[in-house]
Amino acid sequence: MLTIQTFRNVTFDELKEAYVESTTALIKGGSDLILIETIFDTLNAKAAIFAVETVFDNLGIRLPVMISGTITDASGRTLSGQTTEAFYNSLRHAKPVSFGLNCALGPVELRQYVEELSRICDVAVSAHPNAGLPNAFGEYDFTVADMNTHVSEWASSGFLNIIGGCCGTTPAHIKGMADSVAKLKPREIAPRKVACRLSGLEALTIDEDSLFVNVGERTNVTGSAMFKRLIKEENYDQAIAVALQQVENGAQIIDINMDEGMPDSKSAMVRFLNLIAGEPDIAKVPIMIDSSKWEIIEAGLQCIQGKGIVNSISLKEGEDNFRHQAELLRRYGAAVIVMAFDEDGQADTRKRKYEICHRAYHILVDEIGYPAEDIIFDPNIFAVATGIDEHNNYAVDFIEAVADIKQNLPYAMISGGVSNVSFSFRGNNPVREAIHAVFLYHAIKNGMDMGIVNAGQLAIYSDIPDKLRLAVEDVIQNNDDGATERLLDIAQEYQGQAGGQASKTDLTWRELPINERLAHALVKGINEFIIEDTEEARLFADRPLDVIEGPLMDGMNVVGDLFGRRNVFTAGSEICTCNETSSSTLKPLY
Ligand code: THG
Repeated sequence: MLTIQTFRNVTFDELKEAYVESTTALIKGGSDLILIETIFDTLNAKAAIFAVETVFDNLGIRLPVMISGTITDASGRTLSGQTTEAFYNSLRHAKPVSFGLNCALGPVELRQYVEELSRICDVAVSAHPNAGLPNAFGEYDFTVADMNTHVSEWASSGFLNIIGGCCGTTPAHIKGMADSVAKLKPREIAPRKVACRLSGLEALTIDEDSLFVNVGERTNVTGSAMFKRLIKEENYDQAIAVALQQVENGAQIIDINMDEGMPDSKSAMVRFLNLIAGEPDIAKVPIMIDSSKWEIIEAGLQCIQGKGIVNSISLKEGEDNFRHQAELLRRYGAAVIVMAFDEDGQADTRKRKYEICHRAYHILVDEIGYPAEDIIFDPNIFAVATGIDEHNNYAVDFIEAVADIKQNLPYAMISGGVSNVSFSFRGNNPVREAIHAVFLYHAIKNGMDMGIVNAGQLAIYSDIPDKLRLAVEDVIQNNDDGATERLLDIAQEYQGQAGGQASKTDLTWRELPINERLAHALVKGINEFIIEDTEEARLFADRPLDVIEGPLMDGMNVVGDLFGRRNVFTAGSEICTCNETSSSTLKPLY
């Protein structure tokens, strides 16, 4: 059972101030480099990095920065609960010359984490182990020869660029280590594949090979009447349960928004983030801090130890403000959603969407040096089928802008608030879910990387009844003037019905033969009957292994085929499939 330390008796700002003071003194005293070390709490280290960057700016100089964390117990995690890779992702924005581990465990226990760092780091790797763990008398047992054996093995395995000693090591230990590695080649530092590397307690990497990433939308006071009520009533236990439910339903990131109708949105954001930081099953995923108020975004950033996403910034208030915010975000180490919004308003056409994103990209990447892989554009998903003719092309405009951005702005990603597109069918979940499935089918094909969705309530494209699907296709693709009317007519048949979750309560599949039931459960991500079904299959089999090699593999092959044909667009508890035969009439790019 993973427990994590969330108690803090000092704020981010207080820490930052203390680090500003000490860093300034260190530099004025003649330091050649800054080492942030024995890090057991990543958020504290983020405050240190923020401070160091601030001092570099103030003094107009830049020294090399080394970072070194510590792993305090056999769980293999930092005291604040992160895996080694999550920890690296959280602090990589410091652009350190080296990243490593020191103190705490002795060399035997530390080896695997140094090895892990050597695999993931695109900078030099350092290690400063203790001379073993202190014994009952508080002394250290590892002799010079012991330490030499370990560190020379690490170096010859190619793990190390820098080696040194921590508690219990003496000048004789250091000399011994230096001599024992003197003839060994340092680790080769290889560049990593460009990717958006986020983290909560665990790492989340998004690159061009990733499947569509689900961002859970329900922890939003504007987007959920229930969540709003829970926060207003200060029922934080139940509010946390909403976040957990999103993660359990397949959200790989959770969006958190406290903006609307709250007496104090900022303290609600801070309180909620601090509470979920102590829930490992939620805190494992990266956080998306959703607010239109900069003050709330910053307060949120000061609570998250992982590398999260800020939702959002834009050119709405001009370039100076945009630059200022982007520079601060880089200092906090966050990925960012940039809305297609400028001084003239929100972009609604394909052309304006692309033009604004192009302008923002240029400022961020070329002027500020923001990593392109940490930029996520949101070209605005607006509601279609509203009855207003000007809205009919909104989905087409978004979907086409996705392709323009992906083709022309390297490494930038695309997101959007998917549930917005179906606002005109509020209260009619089957139709809303059909609209989302069709919309995503086209947008993902054009390169949409992630979306804010009701995790666990994405419909399976091929499950949508033909008549409904064709009507929705006509609306999404804006095929003709009568599309909205036709969908409104068909929608009446679904009014009052439950949404996609109904497919989970429809148990007719339980009548199928055992092998088909297992395949169905795997494809739909239903684990409710898996134990009894696997047991039933075992009774038919000669050996238990036959169950794995037979029906379970058959089921996995079905899933594999869907992935292979790129018909599956979400991982998680429910797998959504798209039907390749649906005709796409989207216009070619300009
Ligand atoms: N882009 C970015 N961020 C966003 C949005 C976006 N954040 C907020 C929003 N849009 C995305 N989130 C939601 C959340 C819920 C709903 C829509 C978008 C939604 N909620 C139900 C409704 O209003 O009918 C709520 C029903 C209920 O109360 O339970 O549809 O576009 N960057």
